[in-house]
Amino acid sequence: MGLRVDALLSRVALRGGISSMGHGKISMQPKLIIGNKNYSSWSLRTWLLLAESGIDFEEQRICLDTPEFAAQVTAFSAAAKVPVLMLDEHPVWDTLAIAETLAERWPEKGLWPEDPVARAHARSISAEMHAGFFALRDAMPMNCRAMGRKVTLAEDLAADIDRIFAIWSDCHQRYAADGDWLFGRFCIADAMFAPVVLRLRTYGINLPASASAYPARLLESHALQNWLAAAESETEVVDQDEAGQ
Ligand SMILES: N[C@@H](CCC(=O)N[C@@H](CS)C(=O)NCC(=O)O)C(=O)O
Repeated sequence: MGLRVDALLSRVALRGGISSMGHGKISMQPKLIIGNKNYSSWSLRTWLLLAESGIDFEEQRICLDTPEFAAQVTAFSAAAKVPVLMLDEHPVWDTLAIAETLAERWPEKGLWPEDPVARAHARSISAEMHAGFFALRDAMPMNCRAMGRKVTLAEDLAADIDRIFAIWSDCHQRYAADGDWLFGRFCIADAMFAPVVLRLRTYGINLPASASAYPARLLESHALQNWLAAAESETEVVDQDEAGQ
């Protein structure tokens, strides 16, 4: 009987969707529920984390700002926001919770830096990103297609941008010996700041040399380039995210 069940499971696994985790545990392929690639900055963070770190996953896109969005997203998570990660058919929602869960589930991917001091630093700037930068988010919504737009640099927006540059410069000074990602190797902090790189690029903000290594490295990522190509081919327009002239 056990043998027949094993044979059946491995046949299902071969058809896709299920993988063995060893110790007899079976895991479904994770599924990430995301919004429009052109506009959904929180979706980009978790998607990039999975794609850049090479975790095999399935994605399902739900269009933001449509009459169907609420019903479609609440079928996965009552919090009614994307992204949602479906892991073994259980929802994980909110970007930092998803990132922590992925780090715990795939320890071999090193999604946080190994060194405890660097790890605490990476956690701090990731949390700072998750909880702040409201002027930047309001004035410069992620809109990958809107290259060449300009927005007014109000004082609070300029302060947010200066803080971003200080974070990236500090990381570069401390960890550049290991590579051009913020902590040398790719980690959760890189995914957290990815939409900021796209915003600065869209709205034509010049980067100081001290803060430009990470944005350049991110833009070289094949995963990010795939995301941008998909964003380019989307046709939906979300009026509230169309800022600038
Ligand atoms: N705190 C959440 C924020 C998620 C969020 O605001 N997602 C936006 C898309 S980028 C959303 O679902 N908006 C739809 C809505 O608010 O109706 C996270 O970290 O994941």
